[in-house]
Amino acid sequence: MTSLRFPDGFLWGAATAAHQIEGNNVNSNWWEMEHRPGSPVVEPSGDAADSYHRFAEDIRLLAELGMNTYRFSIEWARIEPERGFVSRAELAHYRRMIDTCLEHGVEPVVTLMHFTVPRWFERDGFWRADDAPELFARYTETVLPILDGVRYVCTINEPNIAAMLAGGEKAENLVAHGLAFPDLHVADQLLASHRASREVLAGRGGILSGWTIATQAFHATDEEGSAEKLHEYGYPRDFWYLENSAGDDFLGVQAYTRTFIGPNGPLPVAEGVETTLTGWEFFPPAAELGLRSAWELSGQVPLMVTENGIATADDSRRRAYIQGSLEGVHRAMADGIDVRGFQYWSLLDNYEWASGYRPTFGLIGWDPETFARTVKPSARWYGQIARSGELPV
Ligand code: LGS
Repeated sequence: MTSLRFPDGFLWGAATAAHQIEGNNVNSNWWEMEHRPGSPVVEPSGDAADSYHRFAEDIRLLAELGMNTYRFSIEWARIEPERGFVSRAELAHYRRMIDTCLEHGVEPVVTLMHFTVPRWFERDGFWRADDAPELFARYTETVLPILDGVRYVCTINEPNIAAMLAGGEKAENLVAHGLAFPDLHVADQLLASHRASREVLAGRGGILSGWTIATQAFHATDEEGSAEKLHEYGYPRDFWYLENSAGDDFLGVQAYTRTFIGPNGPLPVAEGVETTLTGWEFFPPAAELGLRSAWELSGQVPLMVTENGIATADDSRRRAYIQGSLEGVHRAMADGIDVRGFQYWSLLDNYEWASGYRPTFGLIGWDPETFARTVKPSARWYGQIARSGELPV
């Protein structure tokens, strides 16, 4: 048996987002939306995985499994529950999370905004508001003091998806089609917010900042008109954001599947093709393709796979997916692409937004009554690769 060797210092980990695992994120716009009559979500987030109280156990498990990095997000709605009011207790909470990572030799990769914002921010105009970049920069300044020892900071998670969410597109449409045309003003405001936040972070020195982009592996079919459609389709959803990452310290690549584009737009997954619990094609080359297009379009910004994974009840398929992904990441690196690390999505089964708790992405499951954690076999297998830096093939 041979194996693929990854460089020393490669970051091996798993990712989460606050709203999807913490529970009771009551001051956020998502919580409010989940409880609105006629809300498009299948169920509210409730206690989620109760990771707000169990983060120490979650980080310990991650470290014991052999991983050396944890990507998680800080919740703006907790830090600033009302406009201009800062919660010192919540700042201390996230500082404890960072300390817990450092105590376990785990590199924290911190996301400042992972889809959810405070209720007041949405009420006051959301990303469309003129002062959105200023407000986001002020929030960044507020959290800066707790970021000691943190190297990688992701400002905004998937601005290309966040633009759709803020464009008034309903979550159910977003999940069903992936993809309404984003509002370009919102996209510009997200970019301005990212840059304002970056400037604050750069002032501290030692922090590498970037944002994370949902890359989509769009493929045109052979039909006439598909190639034009592909550009029309991919550009505002993905390519524009990658191009605007030039000059960042790093860029997070998030990749899951691929989408075929015909002359009339995206096509459903062809019959007979393996799909996962989200209905997306099982397509492990997604990470490699995302890295290649991000590298090219950004003008060679250092990359990190900040999300990649599948929702499945069959854990052996998760292992097969990760195996395929990592082989692709290795190929990209062998071609000279600078990839700093790989974060599996997700560390825990979690609240998958409009789809609720049904799609299980986690390396670790939990009991809905007691929240007791169960480590899945794929987590032990992945941890072994992380520990050794070698992928048997
Ligand atoms: O849980 C989210 C994961 C799951 O799949 C996470 O919060 C997001 O950052 C990220 O968007 N996530 C994700 N994206 C996959 C998008 C694939 C869309 C495919 C559409 C096919 C029609």
